[in-house]
Amino acid sequence: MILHFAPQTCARVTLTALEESGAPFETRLIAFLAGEHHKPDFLAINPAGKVPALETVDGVIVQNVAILTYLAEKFPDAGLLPQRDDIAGRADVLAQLLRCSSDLHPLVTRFVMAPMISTEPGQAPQIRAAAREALCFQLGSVERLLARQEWLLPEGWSIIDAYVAWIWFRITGAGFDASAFPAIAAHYDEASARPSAQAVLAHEERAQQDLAARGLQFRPPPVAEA
Ligand SMILES: N[C@@H](CCC(=O)N[C@@H](CS)C(=O)NCC(=O)O)C(=O)O
Repeated sequence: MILHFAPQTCARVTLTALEESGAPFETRLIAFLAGEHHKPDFLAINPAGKVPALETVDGVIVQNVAILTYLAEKFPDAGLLPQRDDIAGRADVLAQLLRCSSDLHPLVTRFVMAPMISTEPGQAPQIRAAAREALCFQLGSVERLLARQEWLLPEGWSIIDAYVAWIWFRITGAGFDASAFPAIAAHYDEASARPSAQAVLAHEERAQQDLAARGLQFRPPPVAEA
């Protein structure tokens, strides 16, 4: 398998799943600042110009949720997702994944990248403030759940924990006030201590060094608070 990725992006979740699977894989670094995600070579892999994209023996798979469910089914012993035997139970797992990709991820983008989203000059602080408020609301139920149980699903660790850890990493790295979410903060520490998470960080660090050597290290622009 070949994973097209960039450090610190949501491709981290797929990279974690690959590490957890124990299956052999390679990575291809996509340098956003060089516009590589919009170059023909990568668009031939993912016409949407986004990471992650995973080349597999079954073809190219894009979208985190699709890749994660593919890997969970392909490598059932890795325990990426619980194998529930009832329809409603499987729907619930899918809902938790989609919550990360469809509800939370767009808010992360608005919070972290507000200046790149606003079409009007000077709108970034308002976009960021609205994203913060929505994140606080959405993360409230995650906080209450993690105050009661160690991992997001009752069966134990799953790749959904790595997804929430990535979300937490992105927003706290961009100045999100963590003080009202101690259970999520503790969950982040625990998820980050897993060997797969450590391997992913080392992998990303090598990628960051590559990008730095090419003068292509991406730093989101700072935003004034609304
Ligand atoms: N829904 C997609 C989102 C993928 C996505 O937005 N990836 C970002 C990095 S976190 C990206 O490649 N952005 C580049 C762009 O949109 O131009 C998924 O879950 O895989």
